[in-house]
Amino acid sequence: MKNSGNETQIEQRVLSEYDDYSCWLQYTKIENQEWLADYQTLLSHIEVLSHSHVMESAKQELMTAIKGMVGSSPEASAEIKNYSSVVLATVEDHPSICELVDSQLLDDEGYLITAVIVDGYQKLMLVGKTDVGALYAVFHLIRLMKMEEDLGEVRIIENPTNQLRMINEWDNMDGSIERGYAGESIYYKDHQFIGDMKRIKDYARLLSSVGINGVAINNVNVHEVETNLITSRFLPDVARIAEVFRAYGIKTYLSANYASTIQLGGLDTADPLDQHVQEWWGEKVKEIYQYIPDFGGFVIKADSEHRPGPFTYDRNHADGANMLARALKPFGGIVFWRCFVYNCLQDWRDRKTDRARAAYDHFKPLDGEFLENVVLQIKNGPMDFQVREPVSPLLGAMPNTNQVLEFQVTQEYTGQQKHLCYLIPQWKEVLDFDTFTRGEDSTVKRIVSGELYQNRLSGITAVSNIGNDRNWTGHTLAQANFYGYGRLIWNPELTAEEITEEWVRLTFGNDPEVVDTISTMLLRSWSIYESYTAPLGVGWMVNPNHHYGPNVDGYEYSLWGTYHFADCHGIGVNRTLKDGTGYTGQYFKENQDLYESLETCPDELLLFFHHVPYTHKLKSGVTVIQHIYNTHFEGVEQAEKLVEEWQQLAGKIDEDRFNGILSRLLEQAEHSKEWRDQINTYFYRKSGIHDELSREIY
Ligand code: GCV
Repeated sequence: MKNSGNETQIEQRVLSEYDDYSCWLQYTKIENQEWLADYQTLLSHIEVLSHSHVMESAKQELMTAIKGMVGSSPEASAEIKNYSSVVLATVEDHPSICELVDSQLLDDEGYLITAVIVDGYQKLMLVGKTDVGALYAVFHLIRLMKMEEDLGEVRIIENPTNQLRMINEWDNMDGSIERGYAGESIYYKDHQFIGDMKRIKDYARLLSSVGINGVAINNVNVHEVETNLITSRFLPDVARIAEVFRAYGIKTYLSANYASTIQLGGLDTADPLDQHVQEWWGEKVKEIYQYIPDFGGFVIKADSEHRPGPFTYDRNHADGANMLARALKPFGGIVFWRCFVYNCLQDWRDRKTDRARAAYDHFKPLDGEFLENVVLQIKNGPMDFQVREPVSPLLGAMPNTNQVLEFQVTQEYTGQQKHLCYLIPQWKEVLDFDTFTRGEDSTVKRIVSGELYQNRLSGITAVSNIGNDRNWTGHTLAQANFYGYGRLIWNPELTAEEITEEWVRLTFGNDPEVVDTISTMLLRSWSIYESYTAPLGVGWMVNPNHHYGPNVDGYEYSLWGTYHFADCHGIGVNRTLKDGTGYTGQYFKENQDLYESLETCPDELLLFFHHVPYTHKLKSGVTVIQHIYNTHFEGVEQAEKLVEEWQQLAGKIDEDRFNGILSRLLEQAEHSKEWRDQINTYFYRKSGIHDELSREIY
């Protein structure tokens, strides 16, 4: 029921002020009058004690937020005055600030937020170790304000857990985005830079507000035109983008073509041990730094899916990565070297070659051989961002090598932002996974944060899910994956529930029914998506190339090494040491034993590790075939329930977002039926076994 009369008008006005474009940074007047009255005085003045581009961003962000939430613009000054105010500073800006916090407690990007009384005036101090810390403190304060938290006795000290907190864009210069589901690129069109700096600045604001500090702005598949991004033809444009990002504490990186010496340099080789190749890169990197003094470095996809690499010259990946690292080292640059290296020309009859083994087999023997400014970039699973995969055994297997974990925020295999699939719970499972590399509690999060091996460089990166759609992510609820990714990698101890509630409140307001409904929908969505798609960890079963929609045998007889081996007797891939591909042997003993044995292998990963008859009984007590039927029927029911739950919020969400989300949920519900029917019919025909509940199978 809607309110009547005047209240309805106010509610409608507030709702219509919401704009999808601003995502979680939208500011409407705070409705809680008590809160507003308490803080109007405090928020009427801002004192900014130091100057830099980043500090200017911090100040502007705070001014904008206060204006939107409190209704009037604060007065700004450059020194501490006799008013109640918000003070923005770094630890070194003022002698009195040193007394507030032991600066040892803050990392370079860390910050303190504390309420103090100075000469009888209330001061809310936002203090960064550096200016970027102050910027992060501003975004934190904005979160607190939007969630109407009490600021009276606040004292918060925050440091990021992960040092490298990156995003990889898979944007091509023709404007397309590989695996992009939210429109076209915000950077490029028709092989030129678009130059819409306002859009890029707004993107920088979103990134920085969740703590992202590095962006690689082009696809890891570096095609012909993009190879020129490291030349004077495009470097001025890259530099302009880097300038916008820099003001938000973000470094710019480029994906580079490993064979640039051939394509750009007129050499006939890209052999990493060739002196001319080394010299060419040395000069090239010098040139790049003339344009972008704080250039982050390169992301390299080499010897992977037909991309060039050191294998052509009989060299290994350490040779290739180190050659680039040497060129970058004098300037402080980094090479992110991707470990997604596997044989993509396999024969389905070959049961020995196992794509899941590939990254470990290629890289593990090279542990200790990479230079200190090389970081190996490892996908979270051994295959390719399926809805369910085990954790990559390479994580934790190379104690003497820098490594970052790679997630995929863009929903390539998880519904392409047409289906709701909130990935924070999946990523939490990955981060909490115990590898046992150094005995118990050798979790992935401790490895990638650098804590366990004291790596010089470490962190997390992910493939972006944004494009030039007005709401950035196509599906508005997919904004939660972007937000949640940033928040989670800043602090992997945050629970999925905490992150979710935060996002919903910042994006849709504080109405408890709205918060509760959307949070529950998000938190269930991964499991719902999994239930009506590929079962029990087997993965794939999608249409080739674009990867949307069901096709059980879509990849079964192709060259890509992604098989399920279903026949009339059973299904699954035998990856055991005993008589399979031996993949389980890549894990440390505890996990090896867990996965090796049919008795202990978790149900949700059973078909990833074992080939079993359809009549095999799961730990849940049902057979594999019955599990397939049950989950596919239930998955559709759950997808339909998502629609009903959303519809309950009619009148509580602005029309644009309400209708936009509704149409995606309806499409999902419809499409989930196609999944259900194709999968159930396929396995019914293969197995000849009836559904115990006699539901309709075509
Ligand atoms: C950028 C998968 C995707 C490709 C992607 C590749 C990668 O194969 O389908 O689009 O290429 O992973 O991560 O390099």
